[in-house]
Amino acid sequence: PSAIYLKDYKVPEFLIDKTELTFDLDETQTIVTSRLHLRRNPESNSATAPLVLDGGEDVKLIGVAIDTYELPKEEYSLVNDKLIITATPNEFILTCETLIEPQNNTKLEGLYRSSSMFCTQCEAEGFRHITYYLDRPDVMSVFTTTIIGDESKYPVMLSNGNEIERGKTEEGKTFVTWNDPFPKPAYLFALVAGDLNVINDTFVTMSGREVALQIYTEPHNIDKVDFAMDSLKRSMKWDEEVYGREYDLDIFMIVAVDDFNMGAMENKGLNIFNSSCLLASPKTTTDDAYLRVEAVVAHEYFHNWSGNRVTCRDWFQLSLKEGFTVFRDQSFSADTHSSVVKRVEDVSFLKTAQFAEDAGPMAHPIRPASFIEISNFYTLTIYEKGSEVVRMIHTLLGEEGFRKGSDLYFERHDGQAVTCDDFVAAMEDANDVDLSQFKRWYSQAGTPRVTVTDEYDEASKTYRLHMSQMTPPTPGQPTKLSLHIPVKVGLVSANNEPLSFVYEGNTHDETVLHLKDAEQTFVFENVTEQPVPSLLREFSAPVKLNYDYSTEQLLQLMSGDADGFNRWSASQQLAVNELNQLIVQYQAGQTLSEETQLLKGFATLLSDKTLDPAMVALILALPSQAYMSELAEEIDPHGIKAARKHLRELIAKGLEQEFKVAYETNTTDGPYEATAEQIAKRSLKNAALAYWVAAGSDEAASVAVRQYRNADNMTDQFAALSIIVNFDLPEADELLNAFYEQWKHEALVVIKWLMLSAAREQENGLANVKSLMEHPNFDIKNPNKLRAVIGGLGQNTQAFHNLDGSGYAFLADQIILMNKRNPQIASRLCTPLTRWQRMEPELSGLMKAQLERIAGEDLSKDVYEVVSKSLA
Ligand code: HT7
Ligand code: ZN
Repeated sequence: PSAIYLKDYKVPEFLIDKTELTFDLDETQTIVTSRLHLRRNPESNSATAPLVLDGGEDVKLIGVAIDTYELPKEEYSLVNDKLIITATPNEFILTCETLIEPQNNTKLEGLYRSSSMFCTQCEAEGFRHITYYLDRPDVMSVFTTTIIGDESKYPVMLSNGNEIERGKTEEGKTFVTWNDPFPKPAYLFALVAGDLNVINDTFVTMSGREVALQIYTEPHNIDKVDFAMDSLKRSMKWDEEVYGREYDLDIFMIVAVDDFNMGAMENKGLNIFNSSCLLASPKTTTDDAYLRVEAVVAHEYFHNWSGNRVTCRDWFQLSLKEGFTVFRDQSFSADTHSSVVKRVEDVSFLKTAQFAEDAGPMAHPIRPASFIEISNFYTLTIYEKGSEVVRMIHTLLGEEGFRKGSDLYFERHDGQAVTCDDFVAAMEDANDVDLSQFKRWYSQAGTPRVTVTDEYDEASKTYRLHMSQMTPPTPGQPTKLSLHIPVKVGLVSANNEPLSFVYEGNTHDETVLHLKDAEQTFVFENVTEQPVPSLLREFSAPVKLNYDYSTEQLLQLMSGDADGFNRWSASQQLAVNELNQLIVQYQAGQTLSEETQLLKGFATLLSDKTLDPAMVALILALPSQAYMSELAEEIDPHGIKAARKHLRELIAKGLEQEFKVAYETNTTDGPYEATAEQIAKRSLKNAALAYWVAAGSDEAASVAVRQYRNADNMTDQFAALSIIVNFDLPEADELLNAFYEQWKHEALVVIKWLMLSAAREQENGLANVKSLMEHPNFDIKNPNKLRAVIGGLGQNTQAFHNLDGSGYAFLADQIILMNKRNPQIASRLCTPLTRWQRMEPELSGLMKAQLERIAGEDLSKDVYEVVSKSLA
């Protein structure tokens, strides 16, 4: 497999003004007839270039015609899955008949079966698995789609846009025709057919148009869509209020499917969702999953403007729509719940998972320069770092300036396929600013390090911050240029008050410093005492900040900084410092220290009744195993696990009474609601319960068991079960079984059970994981279930990082198995092995050996790219 390069972009040779599709759906053979209204692209340099249409190995060509002339075999060729026609008129209708077998489509790309329904997934290059097409995002066409099917099996037949006709064919089948008036690339095409139930609602837009809203599911799930519908209406309103964006069609449909490679898809007017991101009910869904449903519904809806109305010119520009849309969904969730809590959650995820990606063999800029398989680039870098880059533009321009820029962007490019440069140009032009240095964020990979030192001059009341920046080399980018990094700072006094200062002639409590050079000094005047700097407030840039804080300073920031985000950040730093000391002691075979400064900080926190309980819960959470791995020079999973366990017990024992009180005082009244207030209380209550149980008392253990048995919602039930299993309480086996028996008919709860069971640390951990994959309720065709078991194994340190290498070998077996069956999923399963160079030597060698074993197979492009780059 070879790479394609951004620098080689050329405009398409042909355009497709109209696309008329007919699907004759059948259990074994589906016939697709396309009529493409083609014309040569006036912007192309060639007047004679051949027509080259993308196809797939799973598409059988039955016939092809230009206007009414059926092409004989000599007048076209099929080479590397492409249909090539050398001689064509300048404007014509190409008719193509193809045969596909959705029931055998295990890759879940193109048209496939999920349970009893037909559905599609066309982003990024799935449409070519349906019929021959110019499958690239800069070819935008008006689609009319007719679906023919047996009405008794497929009473619901949906596609993009509006239903314009319905009737019976001569053979007595039903047909439905849909028309989408908005030109769109093929990746936004969708089709769904099945025996589905629907919930109807309406939304009146800001200009007074009524939009029909419909959510479709299989009949047994239709009682779980109310929250998604409510989230959709709130998202529609938010986009009108915050971005001035109104929905455009008369109908907006969402369909839930069980088998789906990712979270959801923003197809025009017909979003298709992984059921895990749409369905919610108090008894079966945790608070976290409710928040995910809300965020994903919002994300896909927001794509209607940032992605659909204005789309990407090519897939190198993916972050244009994904980074911006993640920024929009994060802002929506922040406005809906607590903005600080949301920011902490997002940053914690970024620092754990995206920073690791940026430090690994797959590191790439948010606008990559090349790729082998685009599906591999739906990454945390494109999405999460992409969002951080948009957020920095927001920070640089301010709320109003950013809105002016987004208004101009949407107005200027409505109906176009554009680039990240166009986005930044709109921001620049609307605000009359120069973002040329800032744009390096789009082309440079790696997480920048910012190192800060300071000095205070008592006599002149002057405080200086010296900052330097350095971005480490990443594959293919040995040297880096200085970035424009916005660093939001405030100063804190000895008695925890904000210290005002004069910076560049103005008095502030807080300001944004513009770090642009490799080294820069910022001077603050009128600083009345030696301050503690509160740096990178709200995480104003996706960098690793290094300032040598003392423990006292961290404790001070943790309890007193005006910036809620930095209070969390200080607590994390303190915990990281202590965990690192414990890891060193563990590795040296020493007794682990029995002292922790966190007790003081956590005690203050737990006694402060003015704090948001969700924030307290976040601060109480120790840095995760994954985050500690990301920070480590050389990852020792067993050392990290031992250190975390030890520190958790120290804190638990030191504050046992406080945790008991926090547990007892954070109960929620009334029926379950997914409101910020209730979610916050449940999160603190369950965090406190985990510590209380960790302290080891029988009382706490019996409270956990009681909570499990009495819970009236999944959040409390599953939190209690996780505690019982993770602390290996005597009831663990019994309740894990009881949980399965109670929920075995709820696929999404079974997924939670699979994950918890696979993650359970026990002697025969890997054997247990293997038996889960043999379980009657496991289904390898369902990516959610596979991800649950393999994801659970990844958290099971003992089983996965076993020194006999069996955990890695088992993962490699699954990758090899999935390589042909579902390459997108197989390639994602490789992620833990791609970190082999950062592991301690013994584990590193074992991981590398498995990568080499995989490399010896006949690999899909997806797996080949990840494995070969990891071994390079
Ligand atoms: N834009 C969607 C991406 C997506 C996808 C990509 C590759 C393979 C399968 C996929 N399913 C959905 C989702 C989004 O970001 O909104
Ligand atoms: Zn998206």
